[in-house]
Amino acid sequence: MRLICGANGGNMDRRKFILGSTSALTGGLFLPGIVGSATAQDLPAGAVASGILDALPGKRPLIKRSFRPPNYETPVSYFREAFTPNDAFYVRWHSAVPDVALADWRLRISGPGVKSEREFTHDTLRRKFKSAEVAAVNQCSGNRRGLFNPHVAGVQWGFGAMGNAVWSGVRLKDVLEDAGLTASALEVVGNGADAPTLTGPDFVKSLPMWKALDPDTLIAFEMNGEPLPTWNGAPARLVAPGWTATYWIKALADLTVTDKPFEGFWMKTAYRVPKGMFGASGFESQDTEQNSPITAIKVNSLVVDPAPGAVLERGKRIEVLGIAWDGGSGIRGIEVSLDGGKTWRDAKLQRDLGRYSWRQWRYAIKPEQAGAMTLMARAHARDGSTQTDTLVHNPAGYHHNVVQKVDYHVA
Ligand SMILES: Nc1nc2c(c(=O)[nH]1)N[C@H]1C(S)=C(S)[C@@H](COP(=O)(O)O)O[C@H]1N2
Ligand SMILES: [Mo]
Repeated sequence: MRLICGANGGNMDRRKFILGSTSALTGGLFLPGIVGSATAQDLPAGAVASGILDALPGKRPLIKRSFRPPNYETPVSYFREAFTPNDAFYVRWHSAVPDVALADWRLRISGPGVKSEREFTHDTLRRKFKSAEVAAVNQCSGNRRGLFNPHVAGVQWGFGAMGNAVWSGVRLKDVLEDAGLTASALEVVGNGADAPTLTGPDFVKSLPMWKALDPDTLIAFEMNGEPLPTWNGAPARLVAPGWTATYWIKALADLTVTDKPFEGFWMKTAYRVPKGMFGASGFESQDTEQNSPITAIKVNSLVVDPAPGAVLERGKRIEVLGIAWDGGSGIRGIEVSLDGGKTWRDAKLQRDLGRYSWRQWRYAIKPEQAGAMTLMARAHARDGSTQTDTLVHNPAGYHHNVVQKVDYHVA
């Protein structure tokens, strides 16, 4: 069942939209059935204290944060798996969702930074360039924004605006080098088939040349061995491993190589952090005196099982399962504290699935005392960084990587 609505811009023969933004609905209104509701018990009271589980077509029930545009997060229980199932993978759009058929799909490469323009179909692209894949965490810049205190505006995400997948396609580098880069090439601008809305400009993002030319930066057609779901960017999306998902342009249509810093709203105005608050951005052409674009993911971890609030059996040994990830240096270790952070012991790291993937960890506990119990977990990255003890507050609500305190009840 699919709503096609056409109020969101021209070229409707090529672009169809399956779920409107606030401005996009003229046709019938399709409301997914409410298949259940859940309380997000591991979130503090406030904006994100509850979430409605709601199934988009082709997806399992996810936690709905908004319907138009569709912003749905993954329930933490799915993070028990090393790779997040495609039909449970979170969904985040700024606009109506474009529905581009693979046969109609074209990728155009142009701009003052390329020697000759290119246009590829899916077939020509796949035939011409070597396949590549990368396991990588896709995490929204605003993941955990709903935990910010004081509150900040924006989608009130809990812990699930993220997922881990194996992404496959071709290297962005190979495609750019085929077009040929000029000496003045500065940024690669990615634009998807989605259109501006009444409330926001077209979602367009740029990457610095070094990141675009990184062999792990892909134009991906598949995740976890299956074609990308439309919700997650079919037919093709950018994958910029280690960087927050704002750069992972979905339904990719155009690449423009510029010789000047790209000035679009979603680069210049949105997705920025105060200068120096989180270290160097690595994206100098977009830095200003005041602020920098958000770029690499900060080291972080999450307790997955048992869920916060679970009742644990006294005297029974269980293994706590969690995950840890960073912006690509890799996870060096995870420590767990059961005494409020006074003493820490190492958890057991599970198999290394690649430096951009999350790393599962396990920690055995045997609670002997009835009553409340709190578990803390703290990840260390290979680059020497670790999670923060207190929130580094910033106006857009990014980079929440505060050490988690998980409450259990022992009985
Ligand atoms: N074309 C397009 N690509 C986009 C967006 C968008 O609104 N339009 N949102 C970005 C943001 S902010 C995020 S967090 C990720 C979400 O990826 P997902 O929906 O596959 O989980 O897509 C990115 N790519
Ligand atoms: Mo995002």
